[in-house]
Amino acid sequence: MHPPLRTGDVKKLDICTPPIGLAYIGAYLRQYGHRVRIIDAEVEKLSIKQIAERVKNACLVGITTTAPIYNSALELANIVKRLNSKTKVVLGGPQATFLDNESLERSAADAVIRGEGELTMQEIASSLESGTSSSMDGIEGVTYKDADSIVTNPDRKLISNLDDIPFPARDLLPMERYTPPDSTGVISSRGCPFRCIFCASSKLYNKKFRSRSARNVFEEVAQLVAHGYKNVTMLDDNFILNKERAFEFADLVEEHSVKFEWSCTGRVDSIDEDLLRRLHEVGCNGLFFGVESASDETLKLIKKGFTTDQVTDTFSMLENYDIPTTASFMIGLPGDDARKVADTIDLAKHISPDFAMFSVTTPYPGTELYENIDRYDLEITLNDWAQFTLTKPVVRTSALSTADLRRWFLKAYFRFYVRPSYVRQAFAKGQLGFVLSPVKHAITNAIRGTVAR
Ligand code: B12
Ligand code: SF4
Repeated sequence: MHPPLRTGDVKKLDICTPPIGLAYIGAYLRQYGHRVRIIDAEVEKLSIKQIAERVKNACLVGITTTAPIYNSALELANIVKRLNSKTKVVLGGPQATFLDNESLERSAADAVIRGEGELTMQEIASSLESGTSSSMDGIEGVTYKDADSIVTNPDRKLISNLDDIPFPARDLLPMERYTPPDSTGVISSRGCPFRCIFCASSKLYNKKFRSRSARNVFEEVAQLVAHGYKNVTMLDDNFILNKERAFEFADLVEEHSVKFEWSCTGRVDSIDEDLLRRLHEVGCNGLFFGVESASDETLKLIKKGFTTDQVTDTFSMLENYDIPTTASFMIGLPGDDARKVADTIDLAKHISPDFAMFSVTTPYPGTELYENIDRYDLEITLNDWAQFTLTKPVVRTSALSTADLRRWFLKAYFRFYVRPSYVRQAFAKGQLGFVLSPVKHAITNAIRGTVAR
């Protein structure tokens, strides 16, 4: 289940993409003959009463967590357990994975499934179904309540071949409710070998990058296109990290003449002219890069692994290709002061992506930043997970207060988007309408955050 956001917290994240992780677990359980339902309480706008009605006969309820939906997930776990104390309630996802003990102490949930959920959830479901045991004893990857104590079982090994697991069960999701309806996301790989201090990705998957084969990804995409999807976003951390696989994927798209548009993520140091040309030839219509900062000193400190020269080189190369680019930047990184933030906004203007995304630095559990916040000279000023949305500052740097960061966040959007040259460029490329919606959303969020304090 994807829990609803609690009213009064962040009212709306405007997340309208299907929870693919849950759809993977659903597909895997189904393969083993279990009866599965997925509830996306956020997108279906379900009340607690409606959720309760849907889960009242379930023997196992799994709830996914990220920071903003964490409070809601814990509340929901309590409600499900209150309704029927025999229902096993387990939490999963990045937030519960890194806060396993706290999650169990703060809620009535029976267990947390750490990391990748498919195999662990299947073992729990099978053991419940066979009635052999209601205990999680010996099941790898689980932290569970046992009488008055909390037991942490050993980690589970990562799935060695991602091609072995079935495609996500989108048919278990209310696909018609996600927008735009002819678009969807695909996860072609899991994990990241880099170690950026603000990102939980590498720790979630033990710093290992595992990719599905190009053919396996292509087959999923071909199925989606056959079902009417016209646009696919490769949601994984770095679709182009394995160049050979990216070329193979392009060859398959061409060979089978599958017509669709698609976009993907990458790092500025993992793209070259040959790959760019090839991606463009086979319908790639969006590339997303994390740039983060204009300061080489900061990039080094946050362990980004590339320099601003590499950023500018890559973006000048990108200018020659008609693929819309998005660059994302962070405000409030360790060591950020007014000058550094202004420089970051200037870099955004200089490299001139089609879209710029600014986030306020947010220390998520499991990240090096969260675990060593003092060492990085940041201070968490707002201890409410519901506010950890990347659009509201929850920290201060040694030079910038939370209020300063809020102002800079707003300024960044204004300075980047409200420029004659940008408006001209967006107008010429027919992107103006597309630009207005996320900008309006970001600015509304920033203002909402400002007013809320
Ligand atoms: C793609 C992506 C998105 C997509 C969502 C894609 C989707 N709908 O599935 C979008 C852009 C919408 C998104 C939004 C957000 N994201 Co995001 N996202 C990612 C990214 C890059 C990949 C996620 C992914 O699909 N992984 C592959 C699938 C298979 O894994 P999965 O979803 O994690 O699920 C597996 C396990 O986690 C586990 N699991 C998950 N849920 C459950 C539930 C149960 C019961 C069980 C047993 C297991 C289980 O089993 C699954 C299968 O193995 C990750 C980074 C990463 N590498 O994980 C960040 C990441 C998950 N996102 C993050 C954040 C912060 C956000 C936002 C808060 C940002 C924002 N302000 O909008 C929102 C929150 C959205 C929400 N609904 O809660 C953080 C989470 C940190 C945290 N503690 O909260 C991550 C880890 C990145 C980071 N900064 O470190 N995100
Ligand atoms: S920010 Fe990107 S490159 Fe850095 S660790 Fe996370 S996924 Fe990897």
